[in-house]
Amino acid sequence: MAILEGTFEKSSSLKIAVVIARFNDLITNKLLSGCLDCLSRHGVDVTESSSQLDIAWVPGAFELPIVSQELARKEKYDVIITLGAVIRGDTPHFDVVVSEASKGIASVSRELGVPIIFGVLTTDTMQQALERAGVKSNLGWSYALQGLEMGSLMKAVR
Ligand code: INI
Repeated sequence: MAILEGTFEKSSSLKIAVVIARFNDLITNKLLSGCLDCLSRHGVDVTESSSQLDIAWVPGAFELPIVSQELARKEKYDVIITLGAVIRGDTPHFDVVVSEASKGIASVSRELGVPIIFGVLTTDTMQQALERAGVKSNLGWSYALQGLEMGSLMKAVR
């Protein structure tokens, strides 16, 4: 019997890309700092000279899938972490942006075989987004942890 699971011991050997949306950057920058804090505490080099980590900025959550796709095609990254914030109060096309981002990320991930973490907050209000981006907890930390787990798990599965 094989028990396959992700571990965190070899996080310092993973190649990671973060794709982050500028829309609602008050929130996404907070998610990014939580994400980088978690990666750093698990041994990932998050300095500017890092060869382990790349960060790509996109205009909004809608653009997360296409840039994730190009990065995944490079066959360079063990995991991609997307970060975004879609707030219902901000947009009448909330459902479209969320749906395209989530479906796009899921399909790129499956088609190219690279785990892509769906780190997109979807909330009704800015207050709820703030609470999830550091005012209470910081989900950026959780997304990073899930990224490390999936990067490691996919290596184990292969
Ligand atoms: N993008 C977001 O990431 N969050 C939002 O809340 C949002 N709203 O409110 O519209 C949003 N829109 C921009 C969208 O993601 C695209 O960047 C834009 O439509 C250009 O393609």
